[in-house]
Amino acid sequence: MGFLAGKRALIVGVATDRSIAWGIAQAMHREGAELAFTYLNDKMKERVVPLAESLGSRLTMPMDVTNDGEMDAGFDLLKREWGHLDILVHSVAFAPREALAGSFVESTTRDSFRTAHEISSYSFTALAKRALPLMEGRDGAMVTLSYLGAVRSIPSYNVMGLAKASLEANVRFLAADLGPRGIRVNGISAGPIKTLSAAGISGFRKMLGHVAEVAPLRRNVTLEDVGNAAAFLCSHLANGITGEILYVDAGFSTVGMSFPHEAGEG
Ligand code: 0WD
Repeated sequence: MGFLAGKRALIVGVATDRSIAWGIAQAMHREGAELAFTYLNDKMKERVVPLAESLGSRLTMPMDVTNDGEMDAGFDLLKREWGHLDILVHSVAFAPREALAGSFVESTTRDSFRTAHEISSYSFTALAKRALPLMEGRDGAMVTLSYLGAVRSIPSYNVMGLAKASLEANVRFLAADLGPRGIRVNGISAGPIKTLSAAGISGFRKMLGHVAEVAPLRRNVTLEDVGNAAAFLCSHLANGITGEILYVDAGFSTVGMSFPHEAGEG
């Protein structure tokens, strides 16, 4: 029996079968969780519904996190169908493409700042608020996805780095607030993975190459690596862990200096 047997999880943020949320859904399904999925709009629905069905899930719903009414309706549906929820996966981020290239100071505008923070950080609070009544008394767990740009400057990541810093603070404040009610809240800081969103970041391919050259494991992380870590964090195996940002990055963030082509290395 899997370590998530009997758990019910809402997965927010599947766009394609390369999405990190999809890696998480697969790991959680393998460990026995029952899944519900949201999709951003009708275009995404066409992709998300068949993916959900392939994991035995019939519960899919529209949820644009900028739309309070749609979020309310989604959680009402969950309440009617399931009555409760054990796991919330938040794997959503967005900034206008022109903000994710070139000079930070030149590309950041009031609008791009607001959009990035609303969709990439506030949305976690907004979802947590609605999940809370369904999770109370159930050892609930929430997990979100961050990136190293929250704590280090990274070329082109720009305003998204600020939004991820806010998201990581969000994890700590939610953990403090919800801990006394038995709910744990954690984040995963994932290494770069080629997904639809990642394609919007200028120079992303270079990032992948750099990580593979200098990270201790000399490779990039996979959807499976991140999925397994998320499944663990949302399971009883991680019952003592909350307010934490877990790095799943092949060790990249731990390195102060690394020489890619040392003698004797392949
Ligand atoms: O290298 C990477 N791919 C990393 C991603 C490294 C570290 C962290 N992350 C984070 C991202 O910042 C994000 O928080 O992981 C999370 C998931 O990102 P992903 O899996 O890389 O990207 P993707 O497959 O595109 O899924 C993100 C989805 C959106 O896709 P598009 O491509 O349409 O922007 O977030 C969803 C949407 O489906 N999304 C929204 N969902 C609801 N309401 C909204 C919205 N307003 N905007 C975007």
